[in-house]
Parts: sequence; C-alpha cells; structure tokens
Amino acid sequence: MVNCSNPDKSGIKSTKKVVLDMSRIESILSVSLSSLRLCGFASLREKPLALGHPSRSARSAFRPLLQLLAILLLLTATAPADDKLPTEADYYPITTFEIPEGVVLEAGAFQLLPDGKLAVSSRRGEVWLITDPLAKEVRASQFQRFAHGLHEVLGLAQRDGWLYVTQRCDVSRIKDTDGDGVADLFEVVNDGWEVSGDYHEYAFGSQFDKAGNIWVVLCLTGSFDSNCKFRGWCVRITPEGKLIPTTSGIRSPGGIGFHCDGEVFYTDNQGPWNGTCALKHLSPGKFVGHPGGNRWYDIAKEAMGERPKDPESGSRFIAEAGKIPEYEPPTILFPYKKMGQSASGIACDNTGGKFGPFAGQMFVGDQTFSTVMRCYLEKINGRYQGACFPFREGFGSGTLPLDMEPSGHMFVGGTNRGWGSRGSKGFAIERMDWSGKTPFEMHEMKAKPDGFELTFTEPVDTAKATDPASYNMTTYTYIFQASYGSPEVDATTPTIKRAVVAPDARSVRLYVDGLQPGHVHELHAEGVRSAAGLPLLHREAYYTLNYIPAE
Ligand SMILES: [Ca+2]
Repeated sequence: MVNCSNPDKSGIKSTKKVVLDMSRIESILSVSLSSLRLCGFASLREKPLALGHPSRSARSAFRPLLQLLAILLLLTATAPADDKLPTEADYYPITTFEIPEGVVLEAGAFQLLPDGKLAVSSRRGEVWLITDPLAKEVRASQFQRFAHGLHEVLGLAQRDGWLYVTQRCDVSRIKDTDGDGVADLFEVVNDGWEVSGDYHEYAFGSQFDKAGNIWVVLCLTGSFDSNCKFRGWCVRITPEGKLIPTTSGIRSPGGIGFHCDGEVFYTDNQGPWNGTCALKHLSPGKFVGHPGGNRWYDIAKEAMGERPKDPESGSRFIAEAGKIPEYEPPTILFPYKKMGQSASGIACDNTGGKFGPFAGQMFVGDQTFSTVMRCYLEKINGRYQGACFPFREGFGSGTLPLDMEPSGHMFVGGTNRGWGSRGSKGFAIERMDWSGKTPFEMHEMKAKPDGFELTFTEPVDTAKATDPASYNMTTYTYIFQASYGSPEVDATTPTIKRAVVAPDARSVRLYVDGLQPGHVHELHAEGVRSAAGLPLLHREAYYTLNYIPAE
C-alpha cells in the first residue's frame, strides 16, 4: 500500500515509504483513466467507466498500461496519491469571519439570539453581536459591540430578553432596555463562588438545561489547589438564582455543554489526576477525579453528602471507580498528542441530519491542535463511554467555544493567549458548514462483549473490510496520580480474530481476543475501503473501554 500521511494533515506532503499494491494503484489510476477519456482515448470511451471504478474488463484490457503508468507514478513519487483524495474541506468548509480592526475578540462563548444575531463573548470582557452570521461572507461591518467591562466571559445563554453571561466572578444577566443596541442594565444572578486573582480560575458556563439551570465549572486555583470557595467544583445556578454544589473533582475545564439527550458534560485537561485530556459526565453528587477542591464538602453537605475518600495516587481510573462509589471515571479519553493537547468546547448535533451523517453525536474542540473532534457515546453498565475520532482541523486560532445551530451550522471560536496553538492567529471566529457530500467515515464504534461493532457512513468494500489485516488495534491506559499527567501505560496488543461485514455492507463486527477494561482501544482501519474505492477520511478511532458490556 501507499503508506502516506493522513490526507487531512493539511500541508504535509507524504515522503513515507511506498509499497506496491495493485488495488490502490488502480484507485490512483482511475483519475488517469478519466484523463485519458477526456483526451479522447476512443476505446476507453466505449467502456461504461464510473469515475473511480474501472470495470473489470477495462482493468484487464489495460492492466499492462496501468502497470506501466503505476511504475512511472511511483518513480516520480513526489506527487503523493493522497493529494487526489477528498479532504475534510470538501465536506466541511470553514468560513472565517472578518473581525473589526483593532478589536481583540478572543472568543469565549456563543449564543444565537431570537432576532437571528449571534452573540459572541470575549476573554477581554466584551460581548459583540453579529448580524446575519450565516451569510456567505461575514464582514467587520456586521459586528456591533453590545457590552464591555465584564470579566472573561466563558458562557452565554439567553432567556426572556436577557443575555446571561458567565464571567470569572459570577453569573450576571444583561439587557438593552432602550433599544439602542447596547446593553444598559446589568444584574448579578449569583456570585456564590470566589476568586483569588490567580490567572487559572476560569469559569465556564453552559446554556440553560431543561430545568432552566446554568451549569458552571470552576477551575482550581492553579493545577493542584482550591484556595477559595468552590474552585474545583461544578455548580448549578437555578432559575431563582440559587447556587447548588453539583459535582466535585474538577481540575482545569476547557468547555461545558450538553449531549443530545440533555445530559451535561465538560472537558478537563491533562495535569494532576488527569493522565490525558478527557470528556467527563457531570452528574449531581458525583466526584470526577481531582480531590483538590474536596475541602468544600463541609459547606456542600446538604446537596452532596459526606466527602468521598480520596483516590490512591498511582492507581488506575477503573480500579478507583470500583473502590469509591462517588467517583465517575472519564467518559472518553483523548490520547495526548494524538487527538490533541487541550480539550475545549462541546456541541451536540441535534439538527436531525442538517450537519451531515452524525446526528446525535457530540463534537469537542482542542485548543492546541486547533481542531474539532467527533465523539460517539453509548451507555454501558449505566455509565457513558465511547469513542473519539478526528473530524476537522485547520481552524485559525486555538479552538475554544463550539456552538451548533438548529440550521446545521457550527460556530467555532478561537484564542491562543496563554497557550499556543497550531492555528497561528491570536483569535478567530469561524463557521463550519456541511457541503452536502457524505464523507466516508467510521460512524460509530460500539463495544460488544467480544469486540466492537463499527458502522460506516457509506457501504464498505466487503472483501477488504472482512480481512482482519485491514485493522490494527492496541490498548493502553494512564496512571491516575497526583503528579502532572501520565505516559501511556499497561500497553497490550489484542488480536482481531475475525471481521464480519453485515449484508448491507454498512457495518463490521470485529471479534477481538484480549479486550482490556479501563483501556483506550486505539484502532487503525488503514485497509478499509468504501464500495466506491475510497479510504476512510480518518482511519483512526480511540474507544475508552471503561466497561465491557455483558451482552
Ligand atoms: Ca441600550
């Protein structure tokens, strides 16, 4: 096979080793065949050639010619085959908004308003309104400043004509009472937590849940400690403005949001008690891993009960989950430097197909990699777990907030102040749209008692998908420890015994010997092809197998 770099790694030309494989070469050459047709190669024109699929007779008739062309192509291997393949941009183009000159709009949160304007908050404490944010091009003239003087707004929600802002020190609500387009009424809704002035004490706020609450995740004071009230906690702010301590164990959030079923999740970042970045489920009464903030159980007893036992440093997530009833292990681990380095905003595709084939799935940003990842969640033994997949890279700055609109458009905000990012701009506001074309992707990765089931967005080439050699799987986990981060540990290599393709060619059952509870199962499906001959747009998946289903 032609072992090139993933085509979505934009700008990286493959120089890796090239091994001959006729089926792949034919796929490369389908383009050449089309070119020959265009050039008036008469006998080819008589064959009913579908683009990308030379018929069997055409293949045998022209095999010597194909082989010659193949050798020529390989000899001039400076033109990698992957350049001919579709890219992420063919399916999910990005539109970059022009930000007014002189404005530092480090995006913190989005909220679409009933009048169709998009509110975007900034880390510099401003709120801007963007008129017609779904336009083909969005110009600086469409921006108007609505509020300023707030403190690092990382949450927006709207209700009854008020815009609710989660800022570092409180949840407030603001309103334009005289209709001049600028907020003039500011009210504190709740300020029941404290700040010390430490730069790390971020407060990320959700939109409203079904009961009308805003959920706020409060970063620790730095990485290890909680120097003032409720740092390291998730709290809910009720419609009446009351604060309810909800979940302990937070370290350093990068975003908060809802799954399509209304459950609340946040992202936490690599550091103490977090071997790598992760998506975590926020359930009332639970503890999600970092005990630094647990000193506040004394004032949270009414909602939370007694302080849970601290986890044992050097242990593993699943071992501690077996010992500490309140502990909720990470839902999805994002392997460090593979999927990203700084997990951020969360958005769910509840558009019923307007954003493409991933309805019901979750999207999560990564600030360092300037990406949006995709997550498939399922509930096993009453707890969420699932797989993450690469989805889209190439955003302009460090991805922070994501917001999916019912129309099927996703707004993506960026900032890289404090932490560098692959996207080199200091800040960015962008929109990701679905082009209407369906990418060939792994759609879901479901845990089974004896392996996994993969579903695909397009039918697969049955012969290739049935070959266990089309797949490669390894497993590993992370140390659950008080010191910073963790390498991948406890690595194993399970055996994929059989791969069975369903009659509709839309799914494959992988029968695996050696599943490891508590491990990430890293799958590479390099050999899989669609029935139309394309490789997967993204060939890797990472399933966090906390629990193996009984059936
Ligand atoms: Ca006003």
